[in-house]
Amino acid sequence: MERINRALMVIDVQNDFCEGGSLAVEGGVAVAQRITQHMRRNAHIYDLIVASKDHHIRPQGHFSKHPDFVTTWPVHCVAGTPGSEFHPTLDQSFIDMVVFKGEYDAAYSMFEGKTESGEALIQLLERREIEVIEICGIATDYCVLQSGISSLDYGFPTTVFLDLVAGVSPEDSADALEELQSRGANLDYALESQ
Ligand code: VGL
Ligand code: ZN
Repeated sequence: MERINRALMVIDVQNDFCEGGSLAVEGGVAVAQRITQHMRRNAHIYDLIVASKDHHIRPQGHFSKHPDFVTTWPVHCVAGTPGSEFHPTLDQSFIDMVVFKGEYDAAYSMFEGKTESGEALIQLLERREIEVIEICGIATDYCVLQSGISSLDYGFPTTVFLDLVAGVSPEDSADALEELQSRGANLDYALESQ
């Protein structure tokens, strides 16, 4: 029987986006832990688990000393710093590929990212014959939203796991999930009620 090739996209679960980081998103650590739990239980159903890193070198206009937390942000996820590393509670042993984004510009969609060898995410997904995408990570109202929109625009059936995402603003995160659903994303829970 033909199986459907399924990818899990783990977005920006980095120290700077978790509690204690320079752009901490409330619930970031809990999300990192729950994603680990989900991967431990379900890694076998995925043909690819790909994680992104916001990976800033000189991201034009993305950083500010007086950030508005909408288009400008405190310095975060600078390449080569501890803040850009995956959170220690994220079990990296399940991650098949890492894509890096945002070197010289803001990049909210994971589809703007490339692997270490320079392959674009869409090429990787096509090469692995991925047919459906499941999304988790940080931040619901920025990277998760834009990655979900890209995934849907490319035509992938797309699920966002409500219990595996954390956002900057609760209102904007609720709007983001509503927008994703209106564009055709499936909103689901990954873990049973804990
Ligand atoms: C992100 C704010 C700034 C994200 C990246 O990954 O959602 N948010 N840079
Ligand atoms: Zn950034």
